[in-house]
Amino acid sequence: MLIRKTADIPASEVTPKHWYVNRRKFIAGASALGAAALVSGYDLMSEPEHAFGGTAIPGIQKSNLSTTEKETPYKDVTTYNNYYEFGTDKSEPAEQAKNFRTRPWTVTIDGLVAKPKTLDIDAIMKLAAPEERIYRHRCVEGWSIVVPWIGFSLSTLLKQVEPLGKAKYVKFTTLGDGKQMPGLRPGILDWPYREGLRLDEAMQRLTMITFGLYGELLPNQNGAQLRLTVPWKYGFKSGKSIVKITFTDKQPDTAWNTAAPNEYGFYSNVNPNVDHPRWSQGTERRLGEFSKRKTLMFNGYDEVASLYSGMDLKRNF
Ligand SMILES: Nc1nc2c(c(=O)[nH]1)N[C@H]1C(S)=C(S)[C@@H](COP(=O)(O)O)O[C@H]1N2
Ligand SMILES: [Mo]
Repeated sequence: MLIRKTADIPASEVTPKHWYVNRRKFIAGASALGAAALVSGYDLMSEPEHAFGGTAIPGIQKSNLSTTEKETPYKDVTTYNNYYEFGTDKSEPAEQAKNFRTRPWTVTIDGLVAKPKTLDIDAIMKLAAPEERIYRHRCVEGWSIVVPWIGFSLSTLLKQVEPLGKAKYVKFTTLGDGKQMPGLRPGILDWPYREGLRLDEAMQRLTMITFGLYGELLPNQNGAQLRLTVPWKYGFKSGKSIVKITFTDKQPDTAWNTAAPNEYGFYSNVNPNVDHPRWSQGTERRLGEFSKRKTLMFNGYDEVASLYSGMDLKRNF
């Protein structure tokens, strides 16, 4: 995001359903067989292989938290990415993350908790029925997307470790594997990519731990095997390839806040009234569309406003 570039947004002619019929690893019929098949479906997926993106997730439930806005074409969502570990150009992650190993994948949850745990991705995915939540997602650079993410509330995962009363923040650490991530060079960001939320933000029902999109396991470029989705905050708060979640009593440092504290605040709530030094936040362009639309306070997720009552959101940007 430190790089100045005019947005080059691809128009897409992909029909929303194309991906569903010809995914190479579609688990035939599994979705019709209910929860038991769902579990064995996941076990099938745990064979040590590269690039699981494209594997259909069985048993997905629709969420009433979804927007009814038109979904951004799959092709745009999976070829126009910010994921600096795999290059700073929007087209690079789709290419350079192709052979990224997403299995085995574990997430350690530690810090101020009664029961620290390391959980395998298969165990995490079984904690709750996978939900499809169609969320708006806005990048601070001025583009936005509407994506049917698959996952469930982060709170479901966090409750597993019994957070202590002293815990006030949650820190997310993502994978920093220089052998697999060609973008992991000094001078771009201080690696590994780190993010953070206040505990009440992390427990808010919209905050999602995400392992799929468009009915499939996440493509590598979208953050496989596990990412965060925080729809009322700018995209960079939604860290990809999460391997560790730590409960703390102090506001954690984050990769972007460390790199440019005057540009990227800890909160980073979508706010059309507070411009980024280099990008106006008043309007946005949805990938695949030409005209701009107005950006909404909290990206239109009004239910989170109470988390910030009494706070100066210009100062706490
Ligand atoms: N680990 C990691 N997570 C990341 C980033 C990154 O560079 N590295 N980029 C962020 C930014 S700026 C955005 S806009 C979103 C993009 O998510 P998407 O490619 O799925 O649309 O991922 C966020 N998560
Ligand atoms: Mo972003």
